[in-house]
Amino acid sequence: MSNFKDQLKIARAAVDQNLEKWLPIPDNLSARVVEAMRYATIGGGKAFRAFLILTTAKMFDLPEQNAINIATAMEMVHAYSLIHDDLPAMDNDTMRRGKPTTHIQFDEATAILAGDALLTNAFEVLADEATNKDGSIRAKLVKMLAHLAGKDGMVGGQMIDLIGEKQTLNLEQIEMLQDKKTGALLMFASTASAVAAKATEEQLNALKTYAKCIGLMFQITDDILDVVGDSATVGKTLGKDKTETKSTFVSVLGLDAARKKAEDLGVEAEQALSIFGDKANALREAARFILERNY
Ligand code: GRG
Repeated sequence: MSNFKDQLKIARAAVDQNLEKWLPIPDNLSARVVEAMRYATIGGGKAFRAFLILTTAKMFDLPEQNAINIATAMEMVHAYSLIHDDLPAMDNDTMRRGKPTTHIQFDEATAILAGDALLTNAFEVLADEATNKDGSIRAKLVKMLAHLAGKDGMVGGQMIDLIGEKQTLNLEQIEMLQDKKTGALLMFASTASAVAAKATEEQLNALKTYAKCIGLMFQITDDILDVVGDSATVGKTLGKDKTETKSTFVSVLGLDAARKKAEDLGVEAEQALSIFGDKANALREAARFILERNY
């Protein structure tokens, strides 16, 4: 497990270095929005999605610099989603990644703009030549991320999540919502490097199955942490699902059955990786990390 945590740190450092390049503070009046973008990205979070991109890149011999650009775009979109999710109009959270949320540290309007700019500039990074020499591959990646982050992916999932605060959702609806809200970006993170390296259909399908499983596992462990986690370790306010009477995997299944479901998905994720042999060991460790995570 420690090797895995080292890999997360390596991914974090590689993306941070690239973010420094893409987000220099300008010497003009727009500097404030860039400061907020940097606050919400650099050094923040586990970089789990970046790790997936860098790890799958190694599996398919994709040049590292290509993967770092993809991972940077990914973490920018992820950070935008967290900034907007924390806003008063959405989850109204004051703490994220162990520090004040962006709208608390800056102000609401700046946080909205920082999220908007991270989303927009992520596509600038992805469309950059350093992402891939082949323009058609860059276009493919841009289309993929737009699709998975937009109405049919994360934003669509967030909409269902907001509706779920006002009406009870059944297990099938929760799975669909989480497949979009949390799963869509993990789908991009698990498959983008393979797409960029022109992997076979069989390899892509295996990674898609893996991504589906870890997406749901990630959300189930998030729901479990909301009930049993330590807020200092997780870095955000916990216990919110219960006070807001949200439908979650834990509220519908109970803690034990939710844990069992995550374990079953872990087995399925493992099976999906069998075609890659030992090359997928880091992905196996990632799935185990999700099951055991406490932050
Ligand atoms: C506002 C468009 C819009 C979307 C928000 C992803 C999301 C949709 C909201 C986040 C809510 C949330 C806490 C979901 C649980 C799963 C999740 C995405 C957790 C945060 O990801 P981590 O644990 O965070 O990888 P770090 O900080 O490590 O990057």
